[in-house]
Amino acid sequence: MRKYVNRFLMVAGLLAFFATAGCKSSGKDELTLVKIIPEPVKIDYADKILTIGKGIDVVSKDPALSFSRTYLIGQIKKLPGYAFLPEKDDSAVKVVLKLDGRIEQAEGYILEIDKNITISGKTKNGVLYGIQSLLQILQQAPASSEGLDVPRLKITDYPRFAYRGMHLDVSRHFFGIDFIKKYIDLIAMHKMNTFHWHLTDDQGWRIEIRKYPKLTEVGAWRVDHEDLPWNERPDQKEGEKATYGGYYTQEQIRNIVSYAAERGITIIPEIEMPGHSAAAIAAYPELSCQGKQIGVTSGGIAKVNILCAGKDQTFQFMQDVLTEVMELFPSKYIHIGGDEAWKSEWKKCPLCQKRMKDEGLANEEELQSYFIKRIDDFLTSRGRTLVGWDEILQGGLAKNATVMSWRGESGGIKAAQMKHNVIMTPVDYCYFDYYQSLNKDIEPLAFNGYIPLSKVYNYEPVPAELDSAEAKYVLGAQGNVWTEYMPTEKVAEYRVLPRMTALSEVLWSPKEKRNETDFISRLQPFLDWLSENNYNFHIPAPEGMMSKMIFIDSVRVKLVNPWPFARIRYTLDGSDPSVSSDLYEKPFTVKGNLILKACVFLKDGRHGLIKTSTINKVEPILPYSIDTTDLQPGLSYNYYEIAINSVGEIKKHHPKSRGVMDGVGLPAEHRQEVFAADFNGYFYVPRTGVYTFALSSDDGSQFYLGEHLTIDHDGPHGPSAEFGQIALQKGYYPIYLGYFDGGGGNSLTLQMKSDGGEMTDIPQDQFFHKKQE
Ligand code: TNX
Repeated sequence: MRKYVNRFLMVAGLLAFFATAGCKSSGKDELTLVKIIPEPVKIDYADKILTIGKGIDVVSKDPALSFSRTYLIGQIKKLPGYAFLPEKDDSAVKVVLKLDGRIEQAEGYILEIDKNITISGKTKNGVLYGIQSLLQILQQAPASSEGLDVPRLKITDYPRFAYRGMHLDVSRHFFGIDFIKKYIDLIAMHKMNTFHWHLTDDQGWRIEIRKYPKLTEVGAWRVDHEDLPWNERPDQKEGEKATYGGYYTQEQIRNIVSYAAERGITIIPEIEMPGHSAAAIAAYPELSCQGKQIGVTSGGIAKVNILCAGKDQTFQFMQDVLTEVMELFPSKYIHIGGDEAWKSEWKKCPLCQKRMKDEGLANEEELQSYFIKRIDDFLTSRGRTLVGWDEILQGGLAKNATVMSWRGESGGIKAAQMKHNVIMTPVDYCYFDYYQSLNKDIEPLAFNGYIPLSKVYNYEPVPAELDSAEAKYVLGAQGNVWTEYMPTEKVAEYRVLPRMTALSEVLWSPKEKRNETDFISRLQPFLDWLSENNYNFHIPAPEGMMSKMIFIDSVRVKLVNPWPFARIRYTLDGSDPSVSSDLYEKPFTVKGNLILKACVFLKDGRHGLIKTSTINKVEPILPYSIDTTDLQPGLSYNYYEIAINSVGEIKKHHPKSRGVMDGVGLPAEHRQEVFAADFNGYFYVPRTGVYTFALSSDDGSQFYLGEHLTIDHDGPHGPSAEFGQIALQKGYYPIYLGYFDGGGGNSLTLQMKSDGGEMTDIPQDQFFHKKQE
């Protein structure tokens, strides 16, 4: 970009004779292409530039655009280049904002930069999106002594999906209104249009309800155990004061709703029911089946969190609450939760059982469905539409409901096939509370799963299973931000960014224009904007490092920079890398023991996670003496239908079936959830060397070579990989691999690379078993 400015200055004199004020022609190769996220539908460059030398004057005749005008002026003033712009005078470049009914797409806009700048939108929101694109262009415009240079162009743009959302859980941790506004700004910047505000849950009720004041007097506060891990927080004891929490008054909420609306964003409130209601029960114990006093849950999972479906009082309560909620939120959609409602209380409750009998309901799932249908009828009668998590499909879907598919895509697929609207938020792609890098040892504590930027970027919201008529029911997708492991605003921003940036492009840009390398190349100015606006974001660690690395004679260290516009710097003396540490330029060879520390630096000195590798010389392990005469190809496996939490427990059980597989993977006969498998056999090493294994699983797994626990990836967790290295001599080694699924998603793969090679699946001819085993 800078190169262009200098060259431009050199030729400026020559060009001056045909240049009108503020207009310079330029050759195509000199043109600075703009970098916009999300990528617009179409950009036509006019092969000329506009130099903004005398300031910018924003004009609009339409009163509907008066906020847009004020907003644009405010944002321009915040741009770093603004200081460069002289005071406005008559020759200032004009930015004209207007509504234009001829634009076809509902949220479409056209941005034209010529002698002046015009933004036309079909609607007010279209104009706002045009403004966001213009701001990105101005922010990255090269500055010369004459002003800011922007290319003349025409952008024709509109979104692919109508629903482009971000969620925030303010119950597990409370976030004040200033942060909520900052979050809304971020949503606006990404041309998203919905903020799903998760206002109630077991760990705190966060919205003032006038008719039920105890919801916030009691329900908004829990015992402060912020110093303890989330899952180890004890329940409130007698006499213990609840001091952690907070809530939003109705006045604050009205203010936020209009702040969001001005910026083109609808807020969908979520009031959880019938589960995730411990905070409401703490305030009004009579809402539960047993009516016992409980405290607001301090962390972990609430023991009792379900409202009684037998009492009419519960429905009256929820209708009253929703009536106040609807007064505050004009949104067509009202989210009522519906997820993870543990039904054991209902099984024991005479009133719930009576309700089931009276209504002819076969089981507790149908009782949940009855609950949701009553609420659906109520919301429908008030002209609103119910949204719920995909559990609302169980026992029968309420007739007007929209489904948010979170436990994978299957709920969304089912609902779309039933001609119900669907919003996709599958846990494997859209959960921004999961780790963002493979380096969980150096990331702040998060949910134990792994959703890197690349995975979000490559997410496709329309499942392949749907035909084109069904696909129309997929309104869009949403990033979910559950805050169990986000105690502060800075951590919340860190988790969200830049994954939400990737999601914004999935939702806005035409499918055929999606290109990950190109996206990464457009990321830098976007990150500059985030830095300038004081947002915290994740910067990845260099790839190619493991905490412990080994070698026999020497090892070639090859680091990969995930963000080519940034630089890797490293040290070999155990100190943390700084802006003056050595630049990593090419692979190097290590022959002695050392500590390598490396990280990715942005040009402003911000850096990502510092990754440390301890690199040590080792002797290879001796092979086992094995009688190879009766070895057969493949691994023998056992399959178990058991519910366990660690691999070690597998051995205490009897398998349901057994057989032989080519390699490590899920046995074909596995059921959908909650099972285990283990593998026994021999691994053949064709050459002495260092072998690196990658064990990916959801949930836990362990991998042994002989008695060496080569990879320990045990315990319940989401899909993620663990790596391990081992130096082996040519020959045969016994292998044991155990795996379990504790519910939700499941997956299992083992990959390998030798010395400098690439990570690949393990060739089948390296696995053997003995027939009798
Ligand atoms: C499941 S997603 C939940 C939330 C948790 C989240 C953690 C959903 C509808 N329920 O209550 O916060 O997992 O990732």
